[in-house]
Amino acid sequence: MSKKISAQTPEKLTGIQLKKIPTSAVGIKAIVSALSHVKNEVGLVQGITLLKNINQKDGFDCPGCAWPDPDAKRAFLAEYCENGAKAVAEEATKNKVSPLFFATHSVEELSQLSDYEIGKSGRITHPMYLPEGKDNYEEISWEAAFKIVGEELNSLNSPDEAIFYTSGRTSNEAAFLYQLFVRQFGTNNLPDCSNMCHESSGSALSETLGIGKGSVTLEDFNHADLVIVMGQNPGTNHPRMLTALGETKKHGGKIITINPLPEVGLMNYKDPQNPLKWFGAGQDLTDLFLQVKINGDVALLKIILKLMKEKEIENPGSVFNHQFIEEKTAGIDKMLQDLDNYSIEELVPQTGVSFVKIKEAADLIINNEKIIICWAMGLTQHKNAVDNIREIVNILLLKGSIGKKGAGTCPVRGHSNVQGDRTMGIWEKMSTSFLDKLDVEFNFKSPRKHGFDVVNSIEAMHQKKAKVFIGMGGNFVSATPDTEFTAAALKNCNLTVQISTKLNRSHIITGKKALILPCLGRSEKDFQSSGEQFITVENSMGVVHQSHGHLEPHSEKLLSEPAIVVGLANATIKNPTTNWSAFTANYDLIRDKIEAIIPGFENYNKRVRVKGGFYLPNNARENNFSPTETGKANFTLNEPSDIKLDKHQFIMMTIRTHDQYNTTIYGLNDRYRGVLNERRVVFMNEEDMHEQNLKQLDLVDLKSHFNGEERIAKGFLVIKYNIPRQCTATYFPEANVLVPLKSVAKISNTPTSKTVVISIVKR
Ligand SMILES: Nc1nc2c(c(=O)[nH]1)N[C@H]1C(S)=C(S)[C@@H](COP(=O)(O)OP(=O)(O)OC[C@H]3O[C@@H](n4cnc5c(=O)[nH]c(N)nc54)[C@H](O)[C@@H]3O)O[C@H]1N2
Ligand SMILES: Nc1nc2c(c(=O)[nH]1)N[C@H]1C(S)=C(S)[C@@H](COP(=O)(O)OP(=O)(O)OC[C@H]3O[C@@H](n4cnc5c(=O)[nH]c(N)nc54)[C@H](O)[C@@H]3O)O[C@H]1N2
Ligand SMILES: [Mo]
Repeated sequence: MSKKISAQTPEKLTGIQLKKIPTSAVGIKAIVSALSHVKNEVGLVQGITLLKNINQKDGFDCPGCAWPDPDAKRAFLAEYCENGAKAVAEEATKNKVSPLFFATHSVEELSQLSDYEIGKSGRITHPMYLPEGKDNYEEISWEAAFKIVGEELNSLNSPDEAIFYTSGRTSNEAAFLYQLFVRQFGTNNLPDCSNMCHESSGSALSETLGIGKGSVTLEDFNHADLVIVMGQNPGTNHPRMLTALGETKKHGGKIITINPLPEVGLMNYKDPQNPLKWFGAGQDLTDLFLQVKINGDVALLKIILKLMKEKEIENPGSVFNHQFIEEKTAGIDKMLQDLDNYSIEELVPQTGVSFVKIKEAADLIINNEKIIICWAMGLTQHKNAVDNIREIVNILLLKGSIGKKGAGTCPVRGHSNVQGDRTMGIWEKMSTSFLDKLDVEFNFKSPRKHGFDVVNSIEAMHQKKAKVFIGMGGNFVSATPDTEFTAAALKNCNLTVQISTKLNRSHIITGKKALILPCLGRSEKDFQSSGEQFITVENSMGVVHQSHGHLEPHSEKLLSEPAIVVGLANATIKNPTTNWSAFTANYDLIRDKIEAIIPGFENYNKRVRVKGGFYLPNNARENNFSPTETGKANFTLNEPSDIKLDKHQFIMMTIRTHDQYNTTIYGLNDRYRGVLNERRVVFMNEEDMHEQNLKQLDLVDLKSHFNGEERIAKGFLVIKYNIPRQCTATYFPEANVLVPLKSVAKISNTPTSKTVVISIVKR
């Protein structure tokens, strides 16, 4: 039977309502929205217990984002935000996807649902198997499931024919075991969501500062003179960051925002932790808003660098921190010289911002010492994304704004343990020093050949060079670019395996055979033979701490992620040199091994039992740049964007609504942008609409253009929005079909999800 299985959310409009864009974020509406999600998914009584435990020192780590919790006092009401509450409600949902559900819904039928509908089906309760040629998943025992994986892996011609993906919620313990299993099996094919996320930050920061992570702590926000927030929408994606920005303001610091959109939360917010402030006008956060064109950031930062240089020449010592530059950095002369290759007149139009405003920003940088620069996906998902971040570092280095109180780099991470997973070795190109230690500790020889990242994995599966795909969390088909190409790649596999909490489209777009291995979520209790276990995670600022679930597991059949990895390893690795089963019994044993291999985890089991956890060492924070190639912090030469558009073309950025977590769709509203009950929209500038003969709510198809190839996404509604000329915005995953797989950032190989060249075709 030929199946019509859709890799995309169906082209179906849901009944749009447009509302006035709110003037401030958070406040009472956020509390109401959070409670209503919690009530609908979990019920109110259970829901309140749940919220009480989020991010408390003896509670569980919020799976919402990687923003840190305060080191000392935690909020009276609980350390959570609207979107954290939604994330938790989504995991703790009462809805269950049982064997009966699969028996009564074929894969083809499920594929016709929207991502929203798929997700709302609920938590998966049993291991499930889709045999070759069958239309429905069937219940399978854990033992039989592991056996299928082991046999399939061992029948490959080479371990490099298997791909082992990781999403960023996986705990340190599970991630460490997973990479150990994969390397003992014999490959470094360990792509992760970070390849699509902060890889560009990692590449830029390692080269320039000798550490792929940010340098600031939460406390630094209380001491900063100036915080610059670039390419980030914290009101939606890191709401607790608004509290930190509020602290900066309270202490007299200023905030510059650089973004194509005036995102509501950054402009004004009401502190959710302070009930007295739920009503009323809220607090203005941004002092200076630069409405940059998409991908105009290098041009903008270059103008600032040129103005800094000009002022320094005019009045030596007034701008640059010479002592810092001399002692700690390399390459300043080349960088300053390179600035002469660009003229301000040519750069200004590339930014879309007036020179006067850019000068104002430059003056704030010139006149302040303690500067923090924060960024997220608006900078990391472009062809010159690594340049974006290196240019930020150039500015901070000139000012000596790193490794001191109130100053430094702040790449704001996405998934709650994405940073920890990397620390644990989830990377296709881990250093040889890590691999050498692994070999000694576990008595084997790990492979040295670099593995596939996300983009390379998709290509390998498409070319049938890889035949087994295993996903430790995540939703590979929907999160990755070029949906149809990626779907074809996955369908080429002999076996696809998803270790998941909730149903998603990657359970539907499968290889010839498929397995779903359901696991415990963060909010659930984890009992093993030695007693109750906890797991540990690392937040965006390098604090490692515990996370304890408090809820009863959704089903007796669920296994923890570490137990699943052990099951896979036992079924796959012949003649093991490791006692895998001992790790499941007691997670302390996993932590002992982490301590033996990874610097900074000394006395891990003891220190992580201290409430609040501990900071990992961070050379940039300590003003030590010796791990770079020059042994110093490096200035770099960077290039502005080179995208040429014709008259009917636009740059499209794919962004998140207020009601989604990546591919998990909580609801259909984007409250802060005034769009309710619809996700198939394209935001446009009014004058562009006029030129293209388009009106509000016209139905259009979107075509992307790359190297002579065309891709199409059908059925979007045009929305007039405050966005620069020739820039447009859509939501992912719906628009992922338009993102060409080969359109990637230089060096980091991250898909350019924020610069897609499109044209807009009226129906
Ligand atoms: N509720 C919720 N929280 C989340 C997530 C979620 O989906 N939902 N996802 C998590 C994950 S994995 C991540 S990585 C983070 C993502 O957090 P964000 O990076 O905040 O997420 P995006 O929606 O991609 O927003 C990108 C922002 O960059 C701006 N932007 C786009 N292009 C450019 C540009 O060229 N220049 C500049 N200066 N700005 C630009 C956009 O206007 C938008 O404000 O959030 C994490 N937290
Ligand atoms: N066009 C476009 N594409 C993008 C982006 C973009 O901005 N634009 N952003 C990119 C970014 S920043 C990221 S990080 C990726 C995200 O890519 P992924 O991490 O692959 O995607 P998610 O949607 O976060 O994964 C959600 C699934 O994870 C599973 N899950 C949730 N919690 C757990 C858990 O505790 N354990 C396990 N095992 N599974 C769990 C659930 O089954 C859920 O369906 O997407 C990228 N894709
Ligand atoms: Mo991310």
